[in-house]
Amino acid sequence: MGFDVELARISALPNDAFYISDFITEAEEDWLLQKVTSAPLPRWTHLSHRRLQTWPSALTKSNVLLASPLPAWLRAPIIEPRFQKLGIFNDSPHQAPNHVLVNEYRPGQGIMPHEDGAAYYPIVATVSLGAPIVLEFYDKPIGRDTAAKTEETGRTNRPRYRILQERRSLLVTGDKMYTELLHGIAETARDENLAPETICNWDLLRDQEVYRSGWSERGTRTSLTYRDVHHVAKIGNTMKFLR
Ligand SMILES: O=C(O)CCC(=O)C(=O)O
Repeated sequence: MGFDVELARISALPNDAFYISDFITEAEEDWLLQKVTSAPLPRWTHLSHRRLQTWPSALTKSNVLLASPLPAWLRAPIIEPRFQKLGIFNDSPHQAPNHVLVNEYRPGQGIMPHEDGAAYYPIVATVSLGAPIVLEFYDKPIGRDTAAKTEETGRTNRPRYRILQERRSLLVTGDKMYTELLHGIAETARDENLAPETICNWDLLRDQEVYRSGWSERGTRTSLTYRDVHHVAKIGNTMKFLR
């Protein structure tokens, strides 16, 4: 690829985060969306505000992944060769992602601020398909719950950082972005307040002009989130973990 990863650094953020707007081509995006939508219906888990596919399988209750390769369409060309060339997972336990969540959000849908937890090595690589969306990072509430804290201090729980993910882009977050902040997607039909001052990766966007109005109507956006699960069990050892 001959790509200097430093050119993709989101410099407005204190910790490691990278954004590449043209990570996949339009033809690759179409092909991936077709793979997602043609997966057998039981593959989908329907949640109240989005639907989800988990590849190769859900983790066990003790956060173990049963060893199984990712399907070819999630591997090439994304992992092999592009992630490899960028060295994204070079330091992770298996030097490659072994787990992918496919999330689909229709306009008005989102995901509550949350953290991904200790099951995964703290690097997430997200490929966005179909439509743009804003990902928001929040400080973790300290001590008592956020509502009580907000009432006491009079401060609203506003996002600390906002990243606009265009279709066909790659976002890589890790380090403290992953461990010290919560991330979420607002349940809205329109992302607002888009400007160079409010969007951390504004300089790295493929098409800033589209957002000059300050807002973006949501379409159906699908994300592929690649992670490396720490604990992987070979099927022979599975019973031990399931117990
Ligand atoms: O769809 C996204 O970009 C975010 C997904 C997410 O937060 C998660 O899978 O934990």
